Amino acid sequence: MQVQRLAVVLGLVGLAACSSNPYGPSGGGGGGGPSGGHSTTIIVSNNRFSPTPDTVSAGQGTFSCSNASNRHNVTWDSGPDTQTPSNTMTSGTYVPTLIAGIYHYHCSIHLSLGMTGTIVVH
Ligand SMILES: [Cu+2]
Repeated sequence: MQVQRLAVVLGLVGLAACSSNPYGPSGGGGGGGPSGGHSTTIIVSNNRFSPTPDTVSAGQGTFSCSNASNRHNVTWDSGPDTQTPSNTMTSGTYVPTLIAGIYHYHCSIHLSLGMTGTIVVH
């Protein structure tokens, strides 16, 4: 019984720590400005990812490609784990599961145009 009570108390502490995040657990965007954001959805458009850098909680992140006339992909440069790159696409979504750490990625087609991004996962 004592052990169960302790587990409950620890669980509540964990929840409190998460909810103290001023940006909330599900993001919701920050306008997607060039200075970064806290969105769980990263927009893939011609020659840029937005927002980047992006700061999110661990879990699934979504790359949404819906308004690009060119083909793009998400190719990972570095991160705390090994991620499979996305397909090259003009529309659709790519939903990798991210663990805590810092990921760097790029579009292999437009790397020379500076189409790169960073995700900080906590
Ligand atoms: Cu591209």
